[in-house]
Amino acid sequence: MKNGRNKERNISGTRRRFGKRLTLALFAVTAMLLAGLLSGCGEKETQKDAELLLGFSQLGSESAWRIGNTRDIEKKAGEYGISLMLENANQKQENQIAALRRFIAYKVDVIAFSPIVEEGWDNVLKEAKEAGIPVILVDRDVNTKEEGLTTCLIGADFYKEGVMAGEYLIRKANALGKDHLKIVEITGTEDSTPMRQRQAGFMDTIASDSRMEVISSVNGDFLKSRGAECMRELLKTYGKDIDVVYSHNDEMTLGALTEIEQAGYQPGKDIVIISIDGGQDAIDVLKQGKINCIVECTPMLGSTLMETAKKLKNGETVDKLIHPEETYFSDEQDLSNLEPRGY
Ligand code: GYE
Repeated sequence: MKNGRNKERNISGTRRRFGKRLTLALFAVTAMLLAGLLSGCGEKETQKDAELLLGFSQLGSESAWRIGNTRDIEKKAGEYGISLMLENANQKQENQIAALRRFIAYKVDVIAFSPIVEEGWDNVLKEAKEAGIPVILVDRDVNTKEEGLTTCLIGADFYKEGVMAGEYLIRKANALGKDHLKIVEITGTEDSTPMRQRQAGFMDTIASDSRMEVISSVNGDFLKSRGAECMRELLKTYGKDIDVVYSHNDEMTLGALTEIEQAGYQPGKDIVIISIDGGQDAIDVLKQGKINCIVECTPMLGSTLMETAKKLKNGETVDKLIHPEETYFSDEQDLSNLEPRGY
């Protein structure tokens, strides 16, 4: 329902913007003709060339992170005076591919998108390349057969996030004086970049520590409801054997916490809880002691996206990989003065 409403709003927002563009364009053409008639010559109108139309395909609205990311991109487009054609794919790759094709048909200046999974983009990206439209990857990466189908990636270093989560767990095991920890992992969307990299970074970090044993890894699709479902099943199967939950995002963590409490355990005490994102709701729960560590992943990528789109429109070269600075928040720190997170 919520997704449906978002989509409608986005599309109608786009229509409104395009309606406005059309009115502006008609106005500009009339003004141009009048100016041409008055001056007696048809001088080339340059204002139209200065405008930048950016097509952005968002993958969905599954989390506070995603909603914060969409908002930031809309806000920054306004601030930079960039016309944004925004489409929300409601968690479906086919919707994203269709959106990219619409952007190509509209002849936008630059395309940006957050690919839900890494594979399956070759054809549509080749079409964009043939149309001469540069493509920016936002947040997640693609895995294509052909090189050079996209210009750059603006997004977090997910591997490093997994490493930070693993390093926290090693410190926590030391602090608790534990010689064996049974870990369950709730992963994000299968075949997505954050799922693959957050898993790899975490597993590589704890691999050489003989105290760590991952007893199960299940797919929670970055959704709160799936996080709860996964946790319910895990508790049924492993019960009090679970020492640690490593969850790839806050939504799944919040879903899992309810199940842990309902099963009679104290999250943060009986079970070590590690999450990723750092949205306000999860940070509040961390402050209550029910989450032990949250690795930050910032959704505020809008400014960098607008800067990059402008450079591409002007034919300038851009950095191939732009990672924002990120940190972690944990029960090892005093978080009383932490600024509001904004997502
Ligand atoms: O961590 C999660 C969202 O790709 C970084 O997607 C993003 C992830 C984020 O659903 O909450």
